[in-house]
Amino acid sequence: MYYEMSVLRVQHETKLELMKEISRPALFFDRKLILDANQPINNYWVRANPNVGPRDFEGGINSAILRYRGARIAEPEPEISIPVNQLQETSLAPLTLPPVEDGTDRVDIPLVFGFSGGSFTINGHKFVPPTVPVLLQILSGAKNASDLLPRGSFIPLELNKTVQITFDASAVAAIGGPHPIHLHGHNFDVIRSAGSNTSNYFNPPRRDVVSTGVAATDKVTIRFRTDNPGPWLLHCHIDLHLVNGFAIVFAEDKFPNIISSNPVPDAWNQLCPIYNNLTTAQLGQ
Ligand SMILES: [Cu+2]
Repeated sequence: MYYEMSVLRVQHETKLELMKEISRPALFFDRKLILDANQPINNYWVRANPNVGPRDFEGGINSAILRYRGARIAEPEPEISIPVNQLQETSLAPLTLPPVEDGTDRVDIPLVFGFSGGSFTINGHKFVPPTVPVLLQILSGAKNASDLLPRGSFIPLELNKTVQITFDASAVAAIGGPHPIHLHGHNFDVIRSAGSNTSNYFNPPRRDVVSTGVAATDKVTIRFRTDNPGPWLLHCHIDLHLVNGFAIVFAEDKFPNIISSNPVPDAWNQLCPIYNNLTTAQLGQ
């Protein structure tokens, strides 16, 4: 016996009424699923096959038990379902439609993903995490994006523009995939999804993570409005790839506006005094 899982919220602005199987977990870094507990009291498998690493469900791997209160302590029936209705990202629709673009304020930004010298690159640059966080660099007096570290890993954005970013993953043989790309500071509209060659300008899925796909022909395209001043990281959500250079930062709006839009709370100034006054017992030493 298997659940039909309703994906009501992939992310807080996306709704899908009914899908029978979730079979692309890599797309679900947002991890918000709503499951109606409307089946008979029993034990049910929760299973997900990863695309890398040990597959299958032998010996309990890749498996969990969803146990209703009152069910006996036992494993579910040992049936294994075949996914019959795979979730397609293009089936997702936003709760609110994106603004109609007027054509005069759009900025097109191609991002070329690569792999060089043992590291990932975006537009030819490996992202090396700076010793001073980017926002702190700005708060400390950096004047524009070219002053920020790491050099080459910043793209300045003007406010009140529609930014359209196209992922060029044609180097897929080198970079592999799919990579789940996450953007901070914005939800974005997925105009073109991985595995699709059509664009949806009417009701594109709204996400904050999107797959790069696995084909050299994939040209995943996203859009967002620049209405949130700040330094926003775009990065592969696989941590090993992030620390290996797979990131870039958008410096959105003029720096004085970034500072005023991201005020440092007073509590932050108290962190060091509070910590310095902790006793050795409080520090667990
Ligand atoms: Cu990755």
